[in-house]
Amino acid sequence: MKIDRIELRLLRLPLVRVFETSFGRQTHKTFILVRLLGDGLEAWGECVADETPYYSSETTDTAWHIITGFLAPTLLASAPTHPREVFPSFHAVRGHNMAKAALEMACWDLYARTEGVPLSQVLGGVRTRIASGVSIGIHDSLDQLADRVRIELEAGYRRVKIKVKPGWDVDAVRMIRERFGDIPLMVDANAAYTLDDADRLAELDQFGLMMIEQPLDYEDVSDHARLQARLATPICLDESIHSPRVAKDAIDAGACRIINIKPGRLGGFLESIRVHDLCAAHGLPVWHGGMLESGIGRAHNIHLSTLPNFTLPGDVAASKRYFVPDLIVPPVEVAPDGTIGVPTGAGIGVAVDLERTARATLRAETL
Ligand code: SMG
Ligand code: MG
Repeated sequence: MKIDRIELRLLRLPLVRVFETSFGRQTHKTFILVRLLGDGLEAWGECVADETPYYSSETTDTAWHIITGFLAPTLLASAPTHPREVFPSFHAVRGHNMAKAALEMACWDLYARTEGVPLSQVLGGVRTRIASGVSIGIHDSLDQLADRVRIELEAGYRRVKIKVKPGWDVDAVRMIRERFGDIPLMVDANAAYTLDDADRLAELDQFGLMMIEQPLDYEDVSDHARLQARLATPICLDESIHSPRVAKDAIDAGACRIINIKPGRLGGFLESIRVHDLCAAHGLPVWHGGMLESGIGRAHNIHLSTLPNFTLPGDVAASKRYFVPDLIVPPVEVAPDGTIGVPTGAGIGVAVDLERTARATLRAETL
């Protein structure tokens, strides 16, 4: 594995639809792309940090600062022979997992391309197709939400997740159960509740949800354990799980029965695989989260989703739900059975449209 040059680009793309969560509304995605060049090969990584520090404390500006000032110089100097050496080489930098992941995941792409095999193969994947679900934002009315659920079910998606917050929860779930019956359904609160809301959250038990994702604080484990003891519905943790260590604490405490894996949140594929394996050893299923990625980050996510313990449909859906056109050709598509084929070419196995990428670029720097 040889890295001669690291290119960073800051891009901004309009979203096909507004996406509203408990922490705000999003109309565009602003993100950093990483391109590695070496030995006649190029490889890609996408940083999932957003413009705003609302999902996590990292932003595009903090990631740019950390990558250019600290991580890229380390990567160029350390000359790793395998991508599993990259995350440990960043040890001196505390936190900033999304910045670390962008470089680390690009290194996995480069390594797989050097070997001439699909990324899924070097990660330990076992599947040629992955099961796809959708994440549906908060809407202005229950009728609008119902329209969106119907469209996604007709497209074949294997499960529906709706975003919830206090005031947009029990009624929305009841409406979906009444109109769509026993579909695979879950909710994601993005940390909008506290333990004081436990009675309200327990009302959701009557609807047989697959899980409630991250109901409580983004750093919390212990309150989730208390809440899980009161709920029949499994809790799935997202924001709280930023390392294998916290994943272990959460499992030991009984704070969750499912974990959402996002390599950006965990610092890359090495740590994601560790959490995947830890969950498998404890009998917890995992699924792959989404961060409104372009086709580049989406391709990485598809490859990781092929590992054996990704047994639940993830938030990895078709390109056309996010960006038209996407940055990759062809875009990611979902088959009528709700699955996505894993690219079979070397590395992430998708072609990046450099012209579109250039047109969306706000800022660039080469290291
Ligand atoms: O990529 O479809 C997607 C978004 C999935 O709901 C999603 N992501 O908490 O899981 C989550 C959110 C985080 C991103 S909100 C901008
Ligand atoms: Mg979530």
